[in-house]
Amino acid sequence: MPGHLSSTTPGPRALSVIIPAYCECDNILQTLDNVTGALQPLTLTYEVLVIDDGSTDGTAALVVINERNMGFGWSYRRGVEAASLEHIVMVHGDNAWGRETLGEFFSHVGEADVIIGYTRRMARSRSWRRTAISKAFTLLVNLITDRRLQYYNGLQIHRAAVLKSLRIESSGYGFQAEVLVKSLRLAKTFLEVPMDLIERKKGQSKAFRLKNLIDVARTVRLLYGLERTSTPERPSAPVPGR
Ligand SMILES: Nc1nc2c(ncn2[C@@H]2O[C@H](COP(=O)(O)OP(=O)(O)O)[C@@H](O)[C@H]2O)c(=O)[nH]1
Ligand SMILES: [Mg+2]
Repeated sequence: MPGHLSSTTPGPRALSVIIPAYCECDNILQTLDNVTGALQPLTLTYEVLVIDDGSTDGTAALVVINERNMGFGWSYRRGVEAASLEHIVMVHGDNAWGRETLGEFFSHVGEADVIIGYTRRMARSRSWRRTAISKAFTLLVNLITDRRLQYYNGLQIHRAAVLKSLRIESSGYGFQAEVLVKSLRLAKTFLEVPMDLIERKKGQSKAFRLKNLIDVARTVRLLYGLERTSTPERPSAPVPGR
């Protein structure tokens, strides 16, 4: 069962926040603090679901539990199933986003079918090597999908009904691009919002675990097949006037 915190503040917009966490005992409490601190001043109904994924470092004692490590995408799917509000966002559990940037991002809930966060000035918080890999991945997915997006691996706010209807195949890191591409194929509008990454202060990135590299390669192949063999239901466009 995912850990569950909720607020019933009345308001027109409602957001479920999913936090997948794998071995983040040094980061998860601060992440929760930033997320709830960012949500509180906004007139949003919200719930926060923390999905611990077979962590071996004691994270599970702080939140709740997948019996064994099932993957980042798998945990996301579990969060999507459990989420009960109109919009859904996933926040990384490694305390990589500060309260201010989260609050600014969450304030856009409902302004478009998909709200896409991207990291501005990534090279300030990440190594040049990681930044280059990230940019190359974005370029590749843009080429496959014929889009000009800034980023596929950041925070994204989706309409719950659309997200719950998607078949998400990736169980690892690739799910972020898969979800975004599939969701945009059903969306009329999207909005890109710059965010400030502070990057994790504790623990290691799990992005380059072998299973994640394989998962990302599979996802790229899947998206290539998808875009080649079928056209999107509706061509999505940026919110007018931005
Ligand atoms: N549930 C789950 N979460 C994971 C797994 N691997 C990474 N994460 C989470 O995904 C988020 C991003 O991971 P991170 O290693 O910081 O990747 P990076 O930010 O791309 O370098 C963090 O909150 C991790 O705890 C996993 O196997 N399962
Ligand atoms: Mg990280």
